[in-house]
Amino acid sequence: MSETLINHTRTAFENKFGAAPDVIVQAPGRVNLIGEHTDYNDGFVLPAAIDYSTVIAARRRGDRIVHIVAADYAGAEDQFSLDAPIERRDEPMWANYVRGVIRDMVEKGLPVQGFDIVVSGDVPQGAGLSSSASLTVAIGRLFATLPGFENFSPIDIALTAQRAENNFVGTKCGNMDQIISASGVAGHALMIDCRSLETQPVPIPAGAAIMIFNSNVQRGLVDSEYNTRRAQCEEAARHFGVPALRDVDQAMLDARGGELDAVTLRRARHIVSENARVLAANEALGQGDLSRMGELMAASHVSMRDDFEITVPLIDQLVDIVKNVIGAQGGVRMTGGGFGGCVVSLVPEALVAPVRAAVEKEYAGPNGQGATIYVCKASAGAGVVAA
Ligand code: GAF
Repeated sequence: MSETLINHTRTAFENKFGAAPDVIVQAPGRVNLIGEHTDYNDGFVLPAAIDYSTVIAARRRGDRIVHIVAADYAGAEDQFSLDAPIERRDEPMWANYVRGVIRDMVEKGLPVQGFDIVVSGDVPQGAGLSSSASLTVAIGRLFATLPGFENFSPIDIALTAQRAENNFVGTKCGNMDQIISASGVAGHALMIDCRSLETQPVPIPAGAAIMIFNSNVQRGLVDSEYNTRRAQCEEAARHFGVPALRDVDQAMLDARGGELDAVTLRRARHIVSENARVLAANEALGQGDLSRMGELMAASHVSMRDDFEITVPLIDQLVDIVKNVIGAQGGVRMTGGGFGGCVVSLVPEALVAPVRAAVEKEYAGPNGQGATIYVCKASAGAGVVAA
């Protein structure tokens, strides 16, 4: 996480409120190494928190008002009382992420208090790196510094943030982005069982780099297509008579998958095979086997492209460009919800420069924009960075 961003947020707070903040917290964005669309199927995911985050500087007011300034939106503001019903606003949208989290905490009877807040961040927005989860988790983490929140765990923060998105903002996301933002471990990916909510850190092998390529393809259809995929998965689970596709294995799919229509069968096949790949990737990464990770990431990409149908041609092209350079020495696949956004690659450090050069030379992107390239460090989850 960037010291510059922390200092920038602190200064913005002092300029606005005329006093030093009494706490600064951060919550990171994320990149998912493998396990796509498995979270809302009660399955497995293997994301890492990244060193791009939302930073909040705040000061307790001593009353029941929350006053928030968005430093990155020309100082746009929102203000509301904790003692009146917290309503959804038509705009600005960012305010609803904050309001949703706080309303959920009020409804749960948590001892919330008024704050002056300045929010800033460097998670690329609209790129599929979970800038919104980093905002909601950062708000939860801020309130977790208050007396009476001692038992409010990182998982509680994550589930509060997810409910805010599901019930207040209206995005039907799963729980992966919020859990990794709240619970990430520096230098590690996190194996998450999205049903039991158990998490297990898995070290990123020494000498391996995480590269992220933003295709700069706008993720236009993402909400409607995401909800369609969810509905198709739920329909398939009903067909098998199980609570979620997590409970379907390859043998069940082989035996009864043929009764499904062709599209629903492909959706189910992605989830069943992707869950198996995450379990295998957990082992491969733990053993530092980048070559095996590469095979699993390649199969994940093909499954997203052909069975779940969430990639787009420019993303497939970006994956091929990276794969041509890394061969069997690493892995590359689309990451996130799909329909644009980012590609993630796990590569030996020695290949970072040649991969970058190839992408800069060969990937034109939409309107000749090229890709935006990030070399990330697997980072810690949400926490207090200054008190
Ligand atoms: C988005 C959602 F928010 C996550 O919950 C997850 O489903 C992901 O898409 C796909 O794996 O980031």
